[in-house]
Amino acid sequence: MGKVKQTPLIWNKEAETMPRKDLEKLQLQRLQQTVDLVYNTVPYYKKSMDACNVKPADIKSLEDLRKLPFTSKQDLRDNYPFGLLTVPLEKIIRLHASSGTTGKPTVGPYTQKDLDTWAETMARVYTSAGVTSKDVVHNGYGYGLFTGGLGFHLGAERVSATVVPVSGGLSKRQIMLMEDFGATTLTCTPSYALVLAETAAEMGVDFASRMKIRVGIFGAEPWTDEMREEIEAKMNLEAFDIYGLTEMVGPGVAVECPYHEGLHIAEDHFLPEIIDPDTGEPVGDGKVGELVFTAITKEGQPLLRYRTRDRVILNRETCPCGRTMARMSKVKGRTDDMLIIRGVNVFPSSIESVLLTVDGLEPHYLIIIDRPKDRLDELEVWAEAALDLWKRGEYWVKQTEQRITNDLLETLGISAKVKVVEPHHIQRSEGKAKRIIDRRDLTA
Ligand code: DLL
Repeated sequence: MGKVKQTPLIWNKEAETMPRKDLEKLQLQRLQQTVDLVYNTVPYYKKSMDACNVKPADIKSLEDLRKLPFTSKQDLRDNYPFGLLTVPLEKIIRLHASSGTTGKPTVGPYTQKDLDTWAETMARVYTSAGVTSKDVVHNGYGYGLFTGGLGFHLGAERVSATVVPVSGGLSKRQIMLMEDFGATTLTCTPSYALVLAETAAEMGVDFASRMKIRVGIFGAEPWTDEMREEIEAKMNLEAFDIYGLTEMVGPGVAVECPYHEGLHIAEDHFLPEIIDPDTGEPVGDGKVGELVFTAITKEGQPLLRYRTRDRVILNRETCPCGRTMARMSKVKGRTDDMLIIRGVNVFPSSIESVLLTVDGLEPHYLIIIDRPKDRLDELEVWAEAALDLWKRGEYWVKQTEQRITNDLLETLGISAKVKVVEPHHIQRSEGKAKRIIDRRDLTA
């Protein structure tokens, strides 16, 4: 990554720069309290711990974490909606939920203490991105059951920034408000940031001369470094990646600092592990594996060893910014969204990386996988032409298709049918973009 563009600020120096020895002591103490709590209040955890033959008193070191059972999304479904609460519903003052791909949503219940913790971790996020009480935060994450809108709102209030709770949608109005209110910080999904950049361009609004936005905090969906460069160039801002999930707290689990060399995990609240998704065994630092979290300060619904399905690399070295909190790499895909096409493992992010290095394209695309009867899988990639390319005519569009086809073959090792489509052809999203259509029936 390039050089640091701003002096690193830290919200909670005591916690975020704590020597690792002290941090591990604190983590163990909090882990023991949490295990004790769930064992004694959640019948599901008592049952699953008994099945693993482990009692709260067996957790004597952080290594003993491995003795505890994993929690999966299926376990949350089986206990839907309130089966994993440690407190009566009366003590829950907020419910969020994330839409799953099938069936019931995943519930995120919060007590007052949980909301306080969330505000604290989100305050760390803003501060890490250099956002203070002097800033105007244009919050384009969806308000509602999704944790994005209200989570970013809560944190902005905690750092006393001026928050504009605009939510997603009505993009032209957003551009107007951003300019009129002098927003300095944009928070939304990276795909919506691209939509806003495009809308501004259509309206003839130049970010560099008309907007005061200098920071963007983007997350909730995978995005590549190429997409970061694209957004930074189009919006004249510094982009920070933020990670989180409803099962832990929502946004605020991890965020980049100005060094952009990984996302610092709020490890005093969320205890991370990296495991081999097939064996469940730990994978050493520096190696890709599935991220697993234990919520060690949650009150309403603390989950033990929750399997995120996100593939990352962990790094526990102290960062030049001063934080001692472990860093996770950008999410490298999910253990369950990896596409296997004609037997080849394909990560959608690799396709995105290829597309974003080809000139003449907008960063909007669609990946379609099909399995015609009795035939091999077909991979089709639609990429959207920028107006310039489209205007240059069919010959250049075809040349671009050929270039993408070659590049994809080289990178993925399989051939793809590539279609460069006209500007605005691909549906825009206000939240998490849906870029993959898998038409295969893989249950057969
Ligand atoms: O997406 C929370 C959030 C809101 C994070 C706003 C950041 C900003 P869920 O809807 O429960 O929660 O989705 C969680 O989204 O397991 C990842 O697969 C994915 N995800 C979240 N942040 C990132 C990111 C919110 N920065 C799921 N990069 C997670 C890649 C991300 N994937």
